[in-house]
Amino acid sequence: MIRPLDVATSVLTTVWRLGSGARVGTLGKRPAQRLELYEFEACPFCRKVREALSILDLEAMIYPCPKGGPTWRPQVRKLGGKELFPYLVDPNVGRAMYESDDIVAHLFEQYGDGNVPFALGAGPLTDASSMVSGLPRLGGGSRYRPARQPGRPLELYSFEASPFSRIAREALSQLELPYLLHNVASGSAGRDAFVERSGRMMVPWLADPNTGTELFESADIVAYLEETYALPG
Ligand SMILES: N[C@@H](CCC(=O)N[C@@H](CS)C(=O)NCC(=O)O)C(=O)O
Repeated sequence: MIRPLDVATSVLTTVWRLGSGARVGTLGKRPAQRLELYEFEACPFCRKVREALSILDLEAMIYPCPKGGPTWRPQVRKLGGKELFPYLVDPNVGRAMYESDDIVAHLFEQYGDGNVPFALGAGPLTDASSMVSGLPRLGGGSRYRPARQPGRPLELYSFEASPFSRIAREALSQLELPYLLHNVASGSAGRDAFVERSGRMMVPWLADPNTGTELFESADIVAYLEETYALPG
């Protein structure tokens, strides 16, 4: 996709979701152990969970499960019995679950004030809005492209409503690259540490411990991931 169209369609996705996932909401206790989310970028139900993670200022290990992905999809089947996404593992309560509404409710119950915001709690309206919002992205990140797995997970600073971060997440998703997602929405407690680490408050920012590469700019991140991990075919 040509760059201006790439950005414009990603902005549209954010607009359709009324910017949900741009700001941190009311927070509750913090998880002692890291959450794990199996998902893929274009999935409208997965988007709801990613929005919840941004609003609740939670980081998570993301295991991308694009259609045809040979690595993490089979793991979900092994763990939960079926390939259905999103699938959240919360070691803090010893639970793993399917169903976006259940996951969102769990996250706000455990790590918020128990109240699910309207944008995420409106049932079929939320689902419809999330589905429509993804249309301009033409399924970006939903189909596996052959790639080699990194030795160690990558790290991405992002927040769900950031149009540029979405472009980077789609690339990670289609290449099935696992990454530690640091959400730094407006109001995030993690912003100061992020600025300390990266030099400025701008997302997306990718750190690859396998190569020592750290970079801003979604287009550069996509190009880096392609060059480093995509395989021909
Ligand atoms: N009611 C479920 C629906 C989940 C669902 O249908 N997810 C789709 C992806 S958007 C899926 O996993 N399809 C099977 C696949 O991708 O193989 C929820 O809200 O989590």
